[in-house]
Amino acid sequence: VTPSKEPDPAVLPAYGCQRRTPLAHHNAMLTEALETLARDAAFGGDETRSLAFTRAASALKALPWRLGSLRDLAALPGIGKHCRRVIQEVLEDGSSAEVEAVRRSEQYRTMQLFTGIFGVGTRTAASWYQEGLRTLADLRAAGPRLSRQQQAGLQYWEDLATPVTLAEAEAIRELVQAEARRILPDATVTLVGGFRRGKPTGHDVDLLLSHPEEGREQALLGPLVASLEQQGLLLYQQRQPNTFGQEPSSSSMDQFERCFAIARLALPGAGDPSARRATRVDLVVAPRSQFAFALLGWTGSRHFERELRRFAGRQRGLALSSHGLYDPQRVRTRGGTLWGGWGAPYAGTRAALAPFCC
Ligand code: DCP
Ligand code: MG
Repeated sequence: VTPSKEPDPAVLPAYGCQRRTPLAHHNAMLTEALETLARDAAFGGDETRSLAFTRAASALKALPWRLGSLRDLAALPGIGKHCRRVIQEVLEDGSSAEVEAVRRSEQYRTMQLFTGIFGVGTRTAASWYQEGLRTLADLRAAGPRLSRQQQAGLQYWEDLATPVTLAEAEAIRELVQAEARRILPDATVTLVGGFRRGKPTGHDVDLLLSHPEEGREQALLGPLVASLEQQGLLLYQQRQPNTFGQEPSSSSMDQFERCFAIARLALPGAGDPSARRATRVDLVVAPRSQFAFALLGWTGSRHFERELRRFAGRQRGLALSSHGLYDPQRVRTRGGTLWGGWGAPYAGTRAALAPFCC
Protein backbone atom coordinates (compact mmCIF):
# COMPACT_ATOMS: atom_id res chain seq x y z
CA VAL A 1 0.00 0.00 0.00
CA THR A 2 1.33 3.43 -0.89
CA PRO A 3 0.98 6.19 1.69
CA SER A 4 -1.58 8.73 0.55
CA LYS A 5 -1.26 12.47 1.19
CA GLU A 6 -4.97 13.00 1.85
CA PRO A 7 -7.13 11.39 4.56
CA ASP A 8 -8.17 8.23 2.83
CA PRO A 9 -11.14 6.42 4.36
CA ALA A 10 -10.39 3.39 2.21
CA VAL A 11 -7.00 3.02 3.92
CA LEU A 12 -8.03 4.22 7.36
CA PRO A 13 -11.76 4.68 8.03
CA ALA A 14 -12.71 7.37 10.56
CA TYR A 15 -14.06 5.10 13.32
CA GLY A 16 -11.70 2.84 15.23
CA CYS A 17 -14.21 -0.03 15.05
CA GLN A 18 -14.07 0.01 11.24
CA ARG A 19 -10.33 -0.57 11.12
CA ARG A 20 -8.29 -3.69 11.27
CA THR A 21 -6.00 -3.16 14.26
CA PRO A 22 -3.39 -5.92 14.68
CA LEU A 23 -1.76 -6.58 18.04
CA ALA A 24 1.69 -6.27 16.53
CA HIS A 25 1.71 -3.14 14.40
CA HIS A 26 4.25 -0.85 12.73
CA ASN A 27 4.31 2.23 14.94
CA ALA A 28 4.88 1.07 18.52
CA MET A 29 7.30 3.86 19.45
CA LEU A 30 4.80 6.51 18.44
CA THR A 31 1.78 4.83 20.01
CA GLU A 32 3.60 4.25 23.30
CA ALA A 33 4.52 7.94 23.43
CA LEU A 34 0.93 9.02 22.70
CA GLU A 35 -0.52 6.51 25.17
CA THR A 36 1.76 7.82 27.90
CA LEU A 37 0.31 11.29 27.31
CA ALA A 38 -3.22 9.79 27.22
CA ARG A 39 -2.67 8.17 30.62
CA ASP A 40 -1.14 11.32 32.04
CA ALA A 41 -4.09 13.43 30.87
CA ALA A 42 -6.51 10.90 32.40
CA PHE A 43 -4.55 11.00 35.67
CA GLY A 44 -5.08 14.76 35.66
CA GLY A 45 -8.82 14.27 35.12
CA ASP A 46 -8.82 15.62 31.55
CA GLU A 47 -10.74 12.89 29.72
CA THR A 48 -11.17 14.92 26.52
CA ARG A 49 -7.45 15.45 26.12
CA SER A 50 -6.80 11.83 27.03
CA LEU A 51 -9.23 10.67 24.35
CA ALA A 52 -7.51 12.83 21.70
CA PHE A 53 -4.18 11.08 22.41
CA THR A 54 -5.88 7.66 22.50
CA ARG A 55 -7.58 8.35 19.14
CA ALA A 56 -4.28 9.32 17.52
CA ALA A 57 -2.57 6.20 18.92
CA SER A 58 -5.48 4.05 17.70
CA ALA A 59 -5.15 5.42 14.14
CA LEU A 60 -1.39 4.74 14.13
CA LYS A 61 -1.93 1.17 15.35
CA ALA A 62 -4.13 0.53 12.31
CA LEU A 63 -1.75 2.13 9.82
CA PRO A 64 -0.47 -0.67 7.56
CA TRP A 65 3.03 0.80 7.28
CA ARG A 66 5.60 2.47 9.44
CA LEU A 67 5.05 6.21 9.53
CA GLY A 68 8.11 7.76 7.96
CA SER A 69 7.38 11.47 7.89
CA LEU A 70 4.82 14.01 9.05
CA ARG A 71 3.57 14.32 5.48
CA ASP A 72 2.17 10.79 5.69
CA LEU A 73 0.07 11.84 8.68
CA ALA A 74 -2.33 13.52 6.29
CA ALA A 75 -3.72 10.07 5.52
CA LEU A 76 -4.86 9.61 9.14
CA PRO A 77 -8.13 10.87 10.59
CA GLY A 78 -8.33 13.08 13.67
CA ILE A 79 -4.74 13.85 14.63
CA GLY A 80 -4.50 17.25 16.31
CA LYS A 81 -1.65 19.76 16.61
CA HIS A 82 -0.30 18.52 19.91
CA CYS A 83 -0.15 14.92 18.66
CA ARG A 84 1.60 16.05 15.47
CA ARG A 85 4.23 17.85 17.53
CA VAL A 86 4.90 14.74 19.61
CA ILE A 87 5.00 12.52 16.54
CA GLN A 88 7.39 14.88 14.79
CA GLU A 89 9.71 14.88 17.82
CA VAL A 90 9.75 11.08 17.99
CA LEU A 91 10.32 10.77 14.23
CA GLU A 92 13.18 13.27 14.26
CA ASP A 93 14.87 12.62 17.62
CA GLY A 94 13.81 9.08 18.46
CA SER A 95 11.94 10.32 21.56
CA SER A 96 9.82 13.23 22.77
CA ALA A 97 11.11 15.50 25.54
CA GLU A 98 7.57 16.04 26.79
CA VAL A 99 6.86 12.31 27.00
CA GLU A 100 10.18 11.57 28.68
CA ALA A 101 9.52 14.31 31.26
CA VAL A 102 6.09 12.80 31.99
CA ARG A 103 7.59 9.31 32.36
CA ARG A 104 10.17 10.59 34.83
CA SER A 105 7.76 12.73 36.83
CA GLU A 106 6.98 11.68 40.37
CA GLN A 107 3.29 12.36 39.86
CA TYR A 108 2.98 10.10 36.81
CA ARG A 109 4.96 7.29 38.42
CA THR A 110 2.94 7.48 41.62
CA MET A 111 -0.36 7.59 39.74
CA GLN A 112 0.71 4.55 37.67
CA LEU A 113 1.55 2.69 40.87
CA PHE A 114 -1.61 3.63 42.77
CA THR A 115 -4.10 3.15 39.91
CA GLY A 116 -2.51 -0.27 39.34
CA ILE A 117 -3.87 -1.39 42.72
CA PHE A 118 -7.11 -3.39 42.54
CA GLY A 119 -9.97 -1.10 43.63
CA VAL A 120 -8.11 2.19 43.24
CA GLY A 121 -9.41 4.62 40.63
CA THR A 122 -7.93 7.86 39.32
CA ARG A 123 -9.63 10.13 41.86
CA THR A 124 -8.55 8.11 44.89
CA ALA A 125 -5.00 7.82 43.58
CA ALA A 126 -4.87 11.58 42.94
CA SER A 127 -6.09 12.39 46.44
CA TRP A 128 -3.46 10.10 47.97
CA TYR A 129 -0.83 11.81 45.84
CA GLN A 130 -2.07 15.22 47.05
CA GLU A 131 -1.74 13.98 50.63
CA GLY A 132 1.92 13.28 49.96
CA LEU A 133 1.74 9.48 49.71
CA ARG A 134 4.15 8.02 47.16
CA THR A 135 4.78 4.31 47.75
CA LEU A 136 2.95 1.13 48.76
CA ALA A 137 4.84 1.31 52.05
CA ASP A 138 3.36 4.81 52.57
CA LEU A 139 -0.12 3.37 52.01
CA ARG A 140 0.53 0.52 54.39
CA ALA A 141 2.05 2.74 57.06
CA ALA A 142 0.23 6.08 56.87
CA GLY A 143 -2.90 4.10 56.14
CA PRO A 144 -5.56 6.17 54.42
CA ARG A 145 -8.87 4.43 55.07
CA LEU A 146 -8.89 1.58 52.57
CA SER A 147 -11.94 -0.27 51.31
CA ARG A 148 -12.01 -4.05 51.66
CA GLN A 149 -11.24 -4.27 47.93
CA GLN A 150 -8.24 -1.94 48.21
CA GLN A 151 -6.91 -3.82 51.22
CA ALA A 152 -7.00 -7.02 49.20
CA GLY A 153 -5.40 -5.20 46.26
CA LEU A 154 -2.57 -4.01 48.46
CA GLN A 155 -2.15 -7.34 50.22
CA TYR A 156 -1.76 -9.30 46.97
CA TRP A 157 -0.17 -6.48 45.00
CA GLU A 158 2.94 -8.34 43.93
CA ASP A 159 1.08 -11.33 42.45
CA LEU A 160 -1.56 -9.10 40.88
CA ALA A 161 1.09 -6.91 39.23
CA THR A 162 2.55 -10.00 37.55
CA PRO A 163 0.89 -10.50 34.13
CA VAL A 164 -1.48 -13.44 33.77
CA THR A 165 -0.53 -15.74 30.89
CA LEU A 166 -2.95 -17.26 28.39
CA ALA A 167 -2.19 -20.75 29.80
CA GLU A 168 -3.14 -19.57 33.30
CA ALA A 169 -6.28 -17.87 31.99
CA GLU A 170 -7.32 -21.05 30.14
CA ALA A 171 -6.68 -23.15 33.26
CA ILE A 172 -8.89 -20.83 35.31
CA ARG A 173 -11.62 -20.89 32.65
CA GLU A 174 -11.62 -24.68 32.68
CA LEU A 175 -11.73 -24.88 36.44
CA VAL A 176 -14.60 -22.36 36.64
CA GLN A 177 -16.49 -24.16 33.85
CA ALA A 178 -16.12 -27.57 35.52
CA GLU A 179 -17.43 -26.07 38.76
CA ALA A 180 -20.25 -24.21 36.97
CA ARG A 181 -21.33 -27.41 35.21
CA ARG A 182 -21.56 -29.26 38.50
CA ILE A 183 -24.20 -26.68 39.41
CA LEU A 184 -25.85 -26.35 35.98
CA PRO A 185 -24.77 -29.03 33.48
CA ASP A 186 -25.13 -26.87 30.36
CA ALA A 187 -23.57 -23.69 31.74
CA THR A 188 -21.05 -22.00 29.43
CA VAL A 189 -17.93 -20.11 30.49
CA THR A 190 -16.21 -17.98 27.83
CA LEU A 191 -12.84 -16.28 28.12
CA VAL A 192 -13.29 -12.64 27.10
CA GLY A 193 -11.27 -9.40 27.54
CA GLY A 194 -7.79 -9.05 26.11
CA PHE A 195 -7.24 -12.81 25.76
CA ARG A 196 -10.16 -13.04 23.33
CA ARG A 197 -8.40 -10.38 21.24
CA GLY A 198 -5.35 -12.61 21.03
CA LYS A 199 -3.22 -10.96 23.72
CA PRO A 200 -0.70 -13.42 25.20
CA THR A 201 -0.92 -11.83 28.69
CA GLY A 202 -3.36 -9.70 30.66
CA HIS A 203 -3.92 -8.05 34.01
CA ASP A 204 -6.92 -10.23 34.85
CA VAL A 205 -9.10 -13.09 33.63
CA ASP A 206 -12.50 -11.99 32.33
CA LEU A 207 -15.07 -14.78 32.15
CA LEU A 208 -18.57 -14.52 30.71
CA LEU A 209 -21.04 -17.04 32.12
CA SER A 210 -24.33 -18.04 30.53
CA HIS A 211 -26.81 -20.87 30.00
CA PRO A 212 -28.64 -21.93 26.82
CA GLU A 213 -31.98 -21.62 28.58
CA GLU A 214 -33.01 -18.03 29.34
CA GLY A 215 -33.33 -17.41 33.09
CA ARG A 216 -31.44 -20.50 34.25
CA GLU A 217 -28.23 -18.43 34.48
CA GLN A 218 -29.69 -16.64 37.50
CA ALA A 219 -29.10 -19.70 39.63
CA LEU A 220 -25.41 -19.92 38.77
CA LEU A 221 -23.17 -17.29 40.34
CA GLY A 222 -24.21 -17.62 44.01
CA PRO A 223 -23.58 -21.39 44.28
CA LEU A 224 -20.50 -21.14 42.06
CA VAL A 225 -18.78 -18.52 44.22
CA ALA A 226 -19.79 -20.37 47.40
CA SER A 227 -18.30 -23.59 46.07
CA LEU A 228 -15.03 -21.96 44.96
CA GLU A 229 -14.80 -20.25 48.33
CA GLN A 230 -15.42 -23.50 50.19
CA GLN A 231 -12.53 -25.09 48.30
CA GLY A 232 -10.25 -22.27 49.43
CA LEU A 233 -9.82 -21.01 45.86
CA LEU A 234 -10.89 -17.42 46.50
CA LEU A 235 -8.88 -14.87 48.46
CA TYR A 236 -11.44 -12.13 47.90
CA GLN A 237 -14.86 -11.85 46.29
CA GLN A 238 -17.44 -9.15 45.90
CA ARG A 239 -20.73 -9.85 44.19
CA GLN A 240 -23.10 -7.41 42.56
CA PRO A 241 -26.66 -8.26 41.54
CA ASN A 242 -28.12 -7.76 38.08
CA THR A 243 -29.74 -4.31 37.96
CA PHE A 244 -30.81 -4.32 34.32
CA GLY A 245 -34.22 -2.69 34.01
CA GLN A 246 -34.35 -1.75 37.69
CA GLU A 247 -32.42 1.47 38.02
CA PRO A 248 -30.84 4.11 35.82
CA SER A 249 -27.40 3.19 34.58
CA SER A 250 -25.17 5.87 36.05
CA SER A 251 -21.88 4.79 34.50
CA SER A 252 -20.65 3.19 31.31
CA MET A 253 -20.50 -0.08 33.26
CA ASP A 254 -23.07 -2.65 32.27
CA GLN A 255 -25.70 -3.97 34.67
CA PHE A 256 -25.03 -7.71 34.61
CA GLU A 257 -24.73 -9.80 37.76
CA ARG A 258 -21.01 -10.11 38.47
CA CYS A 259 -18.32 -11.06 40.90
CA PHE A 260 -14.97 -9.30 41.21
CA ALA A 261 -12.65 -11.86 42.74
CA ILE A 262 -9.08 -12.68 43.56
CA ALA A 263 -8.51 -16.37 42.94
CA ARG A 264 -5.79 -18.44 44.52
CA LEU A 265 -4.81 -20.98 41.95
CA ALA A 266 -2.16 -23.53 41.20
CA LEU A 267 0.30 -22.46 38.53
CA PRO A 268 0.05 -24.61 35.40
CA GLY A 269 3.34 -26.35 34.74
CA ALA A 270 4.86 -25.39 38.11
CA GLY A 271 7.12 -28.07 39.57
CA ASP A 272 5.78 -27.61 43.07
CA PRO A 273 2.06 -28.58 43.06
CA SER A 274 1.44 -26.33 46.06
CA ALA A 275 2.75 -23.27 44.20
CA ARG A 276 -0.17 -20.88 43.93
CA ARG A 277 -0.62 -17.30 42.95
CA ALA A 278 -3.26 -14.64 43.40
CA THR A 279 -5.05 -13.74 40.16
CA ARG A 280 -7.77 -11.19 39.47
CA VAL A 281 -10.85 -12.85 38.01
CA ASP A 282 -14.06 -11.13 36.85
CA LEU A 283 -17.12 -13.34 36.50
CA VAL A 284 -19.99 -11.78 34.53
CA VAL A 285 -23.36 -13.47 34.01
CA ALA A 286 -25.40 -12.77 30.86
CA PRO A 287 -28.78 -14.26 29.94
CA ARG A 288 -28.83 -15.98 26.55
CA SER A 289 -30.86 -13.20 24.91
CA GLN A 290 -28.10 -10.66 25.71
CA PHE A 291 -25.11 -12.98 25.32
CA ALA A 292 -23.99 -11.72 21.89
CA PHE A 293 -23.88 -8.13 23.13
CA ALA A 294 -22.17 -9.07 26.38
CA LEU A 295 -19.57 -11.02 24.41
CA LEU A 296 -19.01 -8.06 22.10
CA GLY A 297 -18.91 -5.55 24.96
CA TRP A 298 -16.53 -7.62 27.09
CA THR A 299 -14.11 -8.42 24.31
CA GLY A 300 -12.85 -4.84 24.16
CA SER A 301 -10.63 -3.05 23.77
CA ARG A 302 -12.13 -0.16 25.68
CA HIS A 303 -11.40 2.16 22.78
CA PHE A 304 -12.90 -0.27 20.25
CA GLU A 305 -16.08 -0.44 22.36
CA ARG A 306 -16.24 3.34 22.64
CA GLU A 307 -15.85 3.69 18.89
CA LEU A 308 -18.41 0.98 18.17
CA ARG A 309 -20.98 2.80 20.32
CA ARG A 310 -20.14 6.12 18.69
CA PHE A 311 -20.50 4.52 15.25
CA ALA A 312 -23.83 2.93 16.21
CA GLY A 313 -25.15 6.28 17.47
CA ARG A 314 -23.87 8.63 14.80
CA GLN A 315 -23.90 6.46 11.71
CA ARG A 316 -26.85 4.19 12.41
CA GLY A 317 -28.95 6.17 14.89
CA LEU A 318 -28.89 3.24 17.31
CA ALA A 319 -27.87 2.86 20.96
CA LEU A 320 -25.48 -0.02 21.63
CA SER A 321 -24.66 -1.41 25.07
CA SER A 322 -23.47 -4.74 26.44
CA HIS A 323 -27.17 -5.60 26.83
CA GLY A 324 -28.46 -4.93 23.32
CA LEU A 325 -28.79 -2.68 20.32
CA TYR A 326 -31.72 -0.30 20.57
CA ASP A 327 -33.69 2.23 18.64
CA PRO A 328 -33.35 5.36 20.83
CA GLN A 329 -36.78 6.58 19.65
CA ARG A 330 -38.26 3.72 21.62
CA VAL A 331 -35.95 3.91 24.60
CA ARG A 332 -37.45 4.99 27.88
CA THR A 333 -35.48 7.61 29.77
CA ARG A 334 -35.47 8.65 33.37
CA GLY A 335 -34.14 12.10 34.16
CA GLY A 336 -32.66 12.19 30.67
CA THR A 337 -30.46 9.13 31.35
CA LEU A 338 -30.77 5.98 29.33
CA TRP A 339 -31.52 3.12 31.61
CA GLY A 340 -31.92 -0.61 31.66
CA GLY A 341 -35.61 -0.91 30.82
CA TRP A 342 -35.05 -0.08 27.20
CA GLY A 343 -37.98 -1.89 25.69
CA ALA A 344 -37.59 -4.27 22.79
CA PRO A 345 -34.17 -4.54 21.18
CA TYR A 346 -33.83 -3.26 17.65
CA ALA A 347 -35.26 -5.82 15.25
CA GLY A 348 -32.34 -5.78 12.82
CA THR A 349 -29.81 -6.59 15.52
CA ARG A 350 -27.99 -9.42 13.80
CA ALA A 351 -27.76 -7.76 10.42
CA ALA A 352 -26.62 -4.46 11.91
CA LEU A 353 -23.82 -6.04 13.91
CA ALA A 354 -22.69 -8.66 11.43
CA PRO A 355 -19.85 -6.65 9.86
CA PHE A 356 -18.29 -5.98 13.27
CA CYS A 357 -18.85 -9.25 15.09
CA CYS A 358 -16.37 -11.38 13.28
N1 DCP B 1 -15.02 -3.03 29.36
C1 DCP B 1 -15.57 -1.83 28.89
N2 DCP B 1 -15.86 -0.84 29.77
C2 DCP B 1 -15.60 -0.99 31.08
C3 DCP B 1 -15.05 -2.20 31.56
C4 DCP B 1 -14.76 -3.21 30.66
O1 DCP B 1 -15.80 -1.67 27.70
N3 DCP B 1 -15.90 0.01 31.91
C5 DCP B 1 -14.71 -4.10 28.39
C6 DCP B 1 -13.58 -3.74 27.51
C7 DCP B 1 -12.42 -4.47 28.07
C8 DCP B 1 -13.07 -5.71 28.68
O2 DCP B 1 -14.34 -5.27 29.08
O3 DCP B 1 -11.52 -4.78 27.08
C9 DCP B 1 -12.31 -6.29 29.82
O4 DCP B 1 -11.83 -5.29 30.73
P1 DCP B 1 -10.33 -5.29 31.21
O5 DCP B 1 -10.16 -4.07 32.04
O6 DCP B 1 -9.98 -6.58 31.83
O7 DCP B 1 -9.53 -5.04 29.86
P2 DCP B 1 -8.68 -6.04 28.97
O8 DCP B 1 -9.06 -7.44 29.23
O9 DCP B 1 -8.84 -5.53 27.59
O10 DCP B 1 -7.19 -5.74 29.43
P3 DCP B 1 -6.19 -6.67 30.28
O11 DCP B 1 -5.54 -7.53 29.28
O12 DCP B 1 -5.24 -5.71 30.93
O13 DCP B 1 -7.00 -7.42 31.28
MG1 MG C 1 -8.92 -8.28 31.17
